[in-house]
Amino acid sequence: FGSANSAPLAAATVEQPTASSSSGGLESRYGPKTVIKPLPQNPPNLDVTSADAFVGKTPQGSWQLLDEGRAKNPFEKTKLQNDALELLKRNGGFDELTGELTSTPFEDIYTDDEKAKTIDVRLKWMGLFHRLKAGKGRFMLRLRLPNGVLNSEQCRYMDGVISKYGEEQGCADVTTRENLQLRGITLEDAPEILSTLESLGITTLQSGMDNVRNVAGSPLAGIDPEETYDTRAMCQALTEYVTQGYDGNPAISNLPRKFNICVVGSADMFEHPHINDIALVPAKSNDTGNLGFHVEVGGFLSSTRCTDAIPLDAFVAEADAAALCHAILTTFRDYGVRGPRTKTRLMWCIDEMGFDNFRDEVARRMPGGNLLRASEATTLLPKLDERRVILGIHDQKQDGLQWAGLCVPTGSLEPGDMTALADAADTFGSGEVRLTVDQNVIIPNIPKEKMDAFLNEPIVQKFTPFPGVLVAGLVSCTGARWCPQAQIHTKSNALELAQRLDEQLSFPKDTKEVRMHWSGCPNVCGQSQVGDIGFIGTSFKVKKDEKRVDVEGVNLLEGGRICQAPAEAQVVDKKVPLGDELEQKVKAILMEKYGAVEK
Ligand code: SRM
Ligand code: SF4
Repeated sequence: FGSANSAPLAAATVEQPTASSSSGGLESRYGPKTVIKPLPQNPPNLDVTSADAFVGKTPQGSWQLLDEGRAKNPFEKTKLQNDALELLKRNGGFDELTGELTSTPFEDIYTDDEKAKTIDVRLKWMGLFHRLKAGKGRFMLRLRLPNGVLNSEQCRYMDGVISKYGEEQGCADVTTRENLQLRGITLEDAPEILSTLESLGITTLQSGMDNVRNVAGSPLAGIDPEETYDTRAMCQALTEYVTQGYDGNPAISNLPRKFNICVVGSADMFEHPHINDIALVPAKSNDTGNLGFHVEVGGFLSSTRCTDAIPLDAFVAEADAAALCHAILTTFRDYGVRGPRTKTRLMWCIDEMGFDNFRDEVARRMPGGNLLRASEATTLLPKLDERRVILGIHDQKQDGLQWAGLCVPTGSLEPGDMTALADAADTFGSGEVRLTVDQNVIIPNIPKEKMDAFLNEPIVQKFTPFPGVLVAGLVSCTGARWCPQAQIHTKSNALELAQRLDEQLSFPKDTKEVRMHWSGCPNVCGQSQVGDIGFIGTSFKVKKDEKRVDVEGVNLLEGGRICQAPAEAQVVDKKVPLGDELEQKVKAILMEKYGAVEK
C-alpha cells in the first residue's frame, strides 16, 4: 500500500553482508548495498470511522473535528483554522509557502495570525521547528529514520547541511527516538534540503506535533546473535504507512496529540516499549503458528502523568500490523479528548472510553475483525533480567563480523562528525551507521581483522566505545541552549557532572553503565523516569545576601528500571541547585546504591 508515486524510504539491510561478501560483489561506492525487502502488509482502510465519532473527513481529504466546541486548546483551534498537511502538500505547497514567508519582513509575519501560526506551528508537520533562541528564521529539522538506520551518503549530506551554518548554529543531535535533528537551517534553504533528503530516501514528514513520531526498533536488528525479531522491515513498513511515502497521510495527521510506536526486537527491550503509545512485542499464534505481536498500548511520559503501556489483550499477525496501528490511531483520532494538552495522550482516551469499549472499537476497525485473544499466542521473548550493553565491540550473528557501539556523549554532533562516521563506516564496515534511543551510534559489519585499525580512527577516539561508567549511561534532552521550554541547560551540565564523577569514582568491575537521564523541564524528553538516576530541570529562588536570586537546579529521581520489569524512577529530592550540592548528592547515591568508591 501507500500512494502510487511514493518512493521507497531510507534503506535498511535485510540481506546482511557476510565477512566474505563485504569484499565481494555487493560492493557499491559506499560499501555493500543495503536492501530492505518490503514486508507484505494488508492495507488498512484509511476511511474507517464511526457514526458517533467526534471527527469527520473534509471534502479536501483531511480529518477535522465536527464540532468546533470540542477544540478546547489553542492547537486544536489552529488545526481547525487551516489543516497543516493540506496547506503544505496541496498545489505549490511547501515551496510556495516558504517563498511567501521568506519574502515577508519578519515583523509582518507576527502581525498576521495565519502566517504566525504557520511559521511556529504548521511547519512542524514538515519537521521544521522555529528556534528563536538560534535567531529569527532559524529552524531545527527533525527527521524520520525508521529503526534509526542511516547510510554513509545520507550522513555526509547531513553533515554538509549543518556545516554550512557554522559552529555557532550548525550542529545535530541524536535523539531519544533513535533519530536525528539538524540545526541552524534557514527557511530559504529548507525546500532544497527537504528535496535532497527525499532523493536520499529520507522524509521529515509528520515528525512533530500531533503525529506519529519516529518508529523505533532494535538498534541491533539483523546483526544480533540474541535477536528474536528483525525489526527493520516492520519499522520501515509502519513509516511507509504513517507518511504514505513522501505524500503525507491525512488520515492520521490530525491526532489529539503526539504518538509513539515501537517494535521490539529482543529480550533486552532496547526500545523502551513501556513508554510507547503502541508497542509491538514479538509473539507466535498458537492456532496458526504465524509470527506476529502482542500489542501493548498507552505508555507515555509527560509533566502531569507517566504511565506504562498496558496489554491490549490482542495478538496481531505480522501482515496486519499496519492495519492494527491504523485501527488504534483512528479510534484515538475520532474519540480522543481534545481538551487541555496535558490530558490528550492515548491513555487518557482509553480511560475516557473505558478499556473494553476502546478495545471493541479497535477490533471493529480491523479488516475482517481478525484480532485474536492474547492467550492464543505465545511470547517469543526469552526471559532476561538485565539489558545487555550496546557500547563496546561485539560479535555479530554473521561469522567474522563485529559491531562497534560508540558513545556520543549526550548525542551531540558537531560539523565534521557525521562525515568522519560515514568515512569510518565505509572504510571498515558496510557504510551503515545506526542510532540508539540512548543517543549513541553503532557501526555494524566490521570484519574482525579490521577492528584494530578501526579503533585507531580519530572519530573512534572522540566517540569511544569504552567510556566511563557514567558517560556511558548518559542521556540528555536539548535543554536551554535551543529549547524554548527549558528551565536549565542540560547537555553541558549533564556531561560535566558525569565526567567529574567518572574521574573521582571507581565502580565494581562488572558495572558497565549507570544510566543518568537529564531533562530540562517536566516534559521529560530525556526520559528522566527511565534513568537509574533522573534529573528534571527546575528554576527557583533562594535568599542570598538578603536578596532573592534565581537558581537553576533539578528535581532528582531514583530507581528507574528498564528491560522486562520496567519501573518509573521516583522523585527523591527537590530543587537541588546545579553545581557542588548536586555533585555531592549524586556521588552519595552512587556510593550507597551502585558500590562506587573514591579512587
Ligand atoms: Fe520531546 C516537546 C525535544 C523525545 C515529551 N520535545 C519537545 C520540543 C518540541 C519542545 C519545543 O517547544 O520545542 C523539544 C524540541 C527541542 C529542540 O530544539 O530539540 C523536544 N523530544 C525532544 C528530543 C529532541 C529530546 C532529545 O534530546 O532527544 C526528542 C526527539 C525525539 C524524536 O526524534 O522525535 C524528544 N519528547 C521526547 C520523549 C521521549 C520518547 O519519545 O521516548 C518524550 C517523553 C515520552 C513521551 O512522549 O511519551 C517527549 N516533548 C515531550 C513533551 C510532553 C508530551 C506530553 O504528552 O505531555 C513535549 C511538550 C509537548 O508536546 O507539548 C515535548
Ligand atoms: Fe525542551 Fe523540556 Fe523537552 Fe528538554 S524536556 S527538550 S527542555 S521540552
